[in-house]
Amino acid sequence: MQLFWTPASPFTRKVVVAAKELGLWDQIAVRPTTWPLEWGYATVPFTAGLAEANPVARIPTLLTDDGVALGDSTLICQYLNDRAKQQSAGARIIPADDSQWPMWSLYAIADGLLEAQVAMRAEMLRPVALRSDGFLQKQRDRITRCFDRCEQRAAELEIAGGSLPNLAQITVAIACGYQNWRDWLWDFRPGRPNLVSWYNDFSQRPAMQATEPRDTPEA
Ligand SMILES: N[C@@H](CCC(=O)N[C@@H](CS)C(=O)NCC(=O)O)C(=O)O
Repeated sequence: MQLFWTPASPFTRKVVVAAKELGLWDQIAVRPTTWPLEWGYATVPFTAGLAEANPVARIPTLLTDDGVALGDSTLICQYLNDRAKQQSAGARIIPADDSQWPMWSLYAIADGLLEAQVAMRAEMLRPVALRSDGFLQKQRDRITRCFDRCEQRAAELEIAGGSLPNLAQITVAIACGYQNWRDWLWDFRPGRPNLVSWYNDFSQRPAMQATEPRDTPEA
């Protein structure tokens, strides 16, 4: 398998953490990726092969060994969960029973949080005079509501004994990590003691430690 990747992308980090937790990471070759930004569109080319494999041309994109291009992190995590089930009976990050539905409910909140963070990032890359205050405020309000809901649902973040973390737990942790990392975002911790205490533990997992976000000169 090949993964179009940058170390800054939270959606890509979700896939990498999932692959590591499932024991599949050593089966994936990384393809460091750049793409043209809207402002300065002509200055940075797409990484060779990305737009050809996935015309949406976003990361993460996974190329399977069967030549299928999967261009969305949720889909890639479902694929990896399926691969892991075939290779080792117990390994899963998506429950097979009805407990998957509350998991997906929390996942959608955490994934929406990532979308708002990345939307703010794109806006912050624009020249200051062209940024929309209304758009930025809408994303800030969405982020605040979603972190509040994660705090209210913190009991669902506890990992069941002997299990791997589920996909919602992985995604909440990545949203917390991204919020801490970007200096134009704000501290998610005040007023959310349960989320903070959980995140402090979760962020010590080897898969999280190995994937701390960072910018590269290329992307
Ligand atoms: N829903 C997609 C979102 C992926 C996404 O927004 N990726 C960003 C990087 S974090 C990207 O490729 N941006 C480049 C662009 O939009 O041109 C997923 O879950 O994979």
